[in-house]
Amino acid sequence: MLNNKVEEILNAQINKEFYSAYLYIAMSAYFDECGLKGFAHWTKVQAQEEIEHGITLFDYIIERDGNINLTPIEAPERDFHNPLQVFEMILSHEKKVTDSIENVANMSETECDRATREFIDKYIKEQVEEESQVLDIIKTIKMFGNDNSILYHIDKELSKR
Ligand code: OFO
Repeated sequence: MLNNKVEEILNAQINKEFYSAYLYIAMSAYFDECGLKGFAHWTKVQAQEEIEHGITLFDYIIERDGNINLTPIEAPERDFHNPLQVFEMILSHEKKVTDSIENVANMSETECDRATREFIDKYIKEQVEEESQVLDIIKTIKMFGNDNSILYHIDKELSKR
């Protein structure tokens, strides 16, 4: 049985994962409008991963005989201007998600819930990977992004995800 505080923070995390999916889907639509099919594909695949993160949390709460409390998902930000700005927005968003995952880890430690502490480890690792991938894309765009032919190649590369 899940302790109430841990249950609450896990439910809040489900909302954040689905919000992330919404945000990536909005970005995918923006890239699609710009004709950047590779960027659109990359962000859409990321949205699918975020849904998976939310569902895994959902399954875990059920497995621990906890209560699911689904709350409204905020409309995503839509202030998109160019690939660099969008990827900088992604990095800043993922840093916030990392903080909230760390809060889940801290709460499970405070509440002596070792199972949740162990469960959340894969999310901590995932955040490290996500931030690093996004940072690599930002560096590449910064290095070459002003050159449209290179942007075209980055777009092709991202379509392989
Ligand atoms: Fe769920 O990893 Fe991004 O937000």
